[in-house]
Order: sequence, then structure tokens, then C-alpha cells
Amino acid sequence: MHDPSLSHLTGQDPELAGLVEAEARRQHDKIRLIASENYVSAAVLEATGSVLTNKYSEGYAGRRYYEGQQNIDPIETLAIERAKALFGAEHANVQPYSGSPANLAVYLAFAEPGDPVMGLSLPMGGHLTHGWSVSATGKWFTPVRYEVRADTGRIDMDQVRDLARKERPKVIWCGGTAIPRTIDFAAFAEIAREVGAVLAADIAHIAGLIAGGAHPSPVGHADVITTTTHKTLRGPRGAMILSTAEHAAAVDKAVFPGLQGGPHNHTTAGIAVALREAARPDFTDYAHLVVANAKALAEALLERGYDLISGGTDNHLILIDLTGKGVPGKPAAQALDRAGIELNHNAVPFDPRKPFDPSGLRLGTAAITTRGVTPDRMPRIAEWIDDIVRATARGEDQAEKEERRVAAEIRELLAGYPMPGWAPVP
Ligand code: DSN
Repeated sequence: MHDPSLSHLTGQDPELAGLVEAEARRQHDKIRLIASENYVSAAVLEATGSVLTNKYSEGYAGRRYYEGQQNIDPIETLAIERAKALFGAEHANVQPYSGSPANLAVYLAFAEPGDPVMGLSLPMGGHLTHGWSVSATGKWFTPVRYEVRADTGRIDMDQVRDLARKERPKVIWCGGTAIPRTIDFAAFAEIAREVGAVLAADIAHIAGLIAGGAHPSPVGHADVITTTTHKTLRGPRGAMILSTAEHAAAVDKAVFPGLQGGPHNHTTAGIAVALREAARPDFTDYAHLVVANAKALAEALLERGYDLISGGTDNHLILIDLTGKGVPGKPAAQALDRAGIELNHNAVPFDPRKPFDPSGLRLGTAAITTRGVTPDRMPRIAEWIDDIVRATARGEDQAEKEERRVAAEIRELLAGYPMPGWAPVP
């Protein structure tokens, strides 16, 4: 049963409807620990699946290139005002299609081709668009990369300062995709100010935690803030750029007409709904519970002898180095997926292995917290992870049996934790 029903899709395209239904069941039956994923509410699903997908709206409210914006303008304005209010920002642009286009807009607004730009190295937890070599941002600009410290696994702020003074980047990025610790936005801002760089905070992973008061905010420190809307913020797949009033015109011009055509109005509406949800007191509880769950899971993994980068977590994310466990990240992630625990293999800092077959696993608690799973369940989840990792290290036959057992136990557990937007047939 799909709620809302897929009756039209089932009638017209049963093959596709079957795949959607199968994906819903998959999401229902697994402990989803991919750190960048979540479950949106039924209200967000309705907004994103609405007739708003039919409309073109190039431009901004009151200044469009197409007629018929009587409803689109107020929808986009609602999303903008809610974003500004939620984060306390002076300006918001809700049109970027996703995180990478949002970050490209920052380059277009604040740098020229060839300029030095600085970000956390990808294998250390950064993002492709922070100047990594295979990304357009690493090809079209001159990347300067900072790292984490080998002894602490935390960002090396001395290196950030030294590199910034030496290379004078136009843009300094903070934030990334595999950072388990609190980002010191004030320290980054001080360095950016000293060298005359624009400080860009990419808060894609932690936006929901910031909105819910479970992580400090970059507002007041960063000149420009980019975020996807679908990770801890629990909205549809999309992105936003927040900035000071000073940079508003440059940001808007970079998004449209600089990079994009018409905004995806159905996504804008979904973002508006998610922002309203994130402004409610229960979202504050959610954000703190995400962190409490991650800390409890980290603690349980440490007790089982797992090597966690930086020794733990301050946010939703845990990065495990499996080197001492006798199995690399990729086969472990594949075995865990078969066993009903979905996560991704990930490079760890100073990883001697290749990015597509790295040493680590990345986990996050945003999605399971949305299902209502609480910290008291984390020791059991750590035990399941450990059972599968150890069985995988021991060999194939043993692993298959363990995978079947754990998958069945997980389905039984999750039956007690409803999933927004879908319910199994009773
Ligand atoms: N792909 C996202 C993540 O998983 O962190 C970042 O873009």
C-alpha cells in the first residue's frame, strides 16, 4: 500500500509503479544509515508530487520571463522568508537544483577562473565541489587543500591559517561530507577576514542540526552559506544559498541567469513545507535526538573495538576506519546492505586504498531518528554491524547465514517504527 496511493501510476505504468513500491518497501525494511539521506514527511511528498512541476518560472518573484506566476511567486517567497527566519539569514535563494549547482553559483559570484580557492581535501571529508581535481571546480580554479590532523582526525586549523596566508584564496570553504566534529565557523571567519577571502560554509550535512540548535550556526560568520535541503533538514532534494544582504545580488545573479534556467517549483514548494516543519519545536527535539543517537552508536561501536575517526562524533555522522578489522569498506558495506543495514563505503583520512575501494564506512543517524529509533537501540545496531563485519572477514558461507539472520531481525524491529509516506500492506 502506498500512501498516498499510486493508483494512476499503477494503472498506466505498472512496471514503474512496481519499482516505486519496491523502493518504498526497501526503505521501510532497512536501517538506513547513509549520512546524507532521510525520510521526508507525507506533506513534503505531496508538495513535490504536485502540479507545480508543470510551470516554468525563470527569474525571481515579480521579475519573471513567463506569465502565470500568480501562485508561484508567493510559493517561492514563502520558501525564502521561511529560510531567512529559520536560519536568521539576511538573504536566501531557494532555486539551486542541488548542492553542486549551489556551490558552483558561489564560484560564479565570488571568483574568476584560475583563482585560488581553498577547501577540505575530499578524502579528508570535503566535497568534490570544494576544488577536488576531477570536479570542474578543481579544473577551472586553482585548488588549495587543507586536511585533518593525523593525530586527532580533526581539521588542522593551523594549516588552514598558514595555507590561507600563503595562497590568498578568493574563497575558503568550510564544511564537507564526512566531518564528524563541530565546525568552528568563527575560527574560519577570522582567517578568511585576515586574507580577504569570502568564507563559504557548506552546511549540507548539518543544516537540520543547525536549524534545530544542535550545531552552532555559521550565520554571522560566513559570507555565504550553501546547503542541500534533503539531508538532516529533511526536505526534498534541492538546495539553498543563504547570504548577507551585501552579497544578495551577486548570489541571485549567479544562480539565475548565471547557471540555471527555470527553478523547479515543485521542489521549491517541498522546501517551503520542510522549512515550516523545521521551525516547529518538535524539530528541535529531532535534531538533538539525531545527535544523541549518533553519540550512542559511536559509543557502542567503540566498545566493540571499532576505530572511529576523531574518536567519536559531535553530530549525526560517524566515520569508521575498518583497517584493523580485516575487511575493507566496500565488501563490508555490501554485506551490511544485504543484512538490512544501508550505509556507504568511504575514504578515511590518509587512506592508502583507492576511493572506490576504501578503508572506511560512513554512517549517519538522520533517517533512523525520523523513524523514531532512540539511543537505547544503538547497542543492538552496533552488535548487528559487528556481527556482519566479523562474518564478512571470516568468509562467504558464514556471512550469508549471518546476513539472513540479521535482515530478519531488523525487519522485525523496524515494523515498530513507521515510515512517513508509506505503510506495508497489513
Ligand atoms: N553525496 C552527498 C553525500 O552523500 O554526502 C554529498 O554531496
